Amino acid sequence: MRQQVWTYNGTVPGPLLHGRVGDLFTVRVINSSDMPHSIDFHASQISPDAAMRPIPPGGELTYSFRAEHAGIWLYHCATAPMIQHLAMGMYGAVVIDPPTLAPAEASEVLLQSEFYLGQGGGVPAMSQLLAADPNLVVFNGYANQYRSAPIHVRAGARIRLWVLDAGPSEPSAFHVVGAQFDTVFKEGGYQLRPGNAVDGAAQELDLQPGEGGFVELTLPQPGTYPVITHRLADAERGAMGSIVAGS
Ligand SMILES: [Cu+2]
Repeated sequence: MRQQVWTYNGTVPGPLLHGRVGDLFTVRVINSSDMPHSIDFHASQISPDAAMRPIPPGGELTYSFRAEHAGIWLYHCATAPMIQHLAMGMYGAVVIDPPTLAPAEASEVLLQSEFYLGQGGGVPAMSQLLAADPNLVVFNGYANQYRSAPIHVRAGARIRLWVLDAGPSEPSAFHVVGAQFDTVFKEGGYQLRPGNAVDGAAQELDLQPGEGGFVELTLPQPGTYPVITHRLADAERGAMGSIVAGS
């Protein structure tokens, strides 16, 4: 089965951008396709009128912004119908580290998103997009890819997982089987940190489309720990992976 996608730089998701608070980003977008596209960086605070304007076929645009706030921020095509351009693959992430990020032995970035399969691999029907009835729900562009090729860490190591829900329509109930999160950073702040007064920990990072954050955890024993969205209909559609903790 083949499915056409629309991309930034030829991959779904598009390139991961990474920086710190205060960094200046300058991104040049050249539209080499045969239809208008655009780009909207949630990591920016900017008037959309010029920055997010349609880029015609053969046109280009330079989008500059200074990262003012920490988080994992969605970027995506904002050309109408936006749901179609996101579903076709035009999205990615900008990670802006908080100034005081604790050390972690391993760090991964996972973007959850949906694929809707069009007839003959073409553009999916608007009715299917509007019904939010995806064929596949994926981490980093491929169904079940981290089941086939798990993430490897050391048992006992502190791991950070950045997670962004790129949608376009499904929320994420991000969960690691056999683990608890002692740190949760979601949409601009820490909800949970180690050593909190009530010995609290979290079982999920819940994200609506367009939201993101990170969790930190330690896999105590060697083993294979599934990574899923606990919205299980979406896990069955491919939003499942594994972290293998080795001794
Ligand atoms: Cu587009």
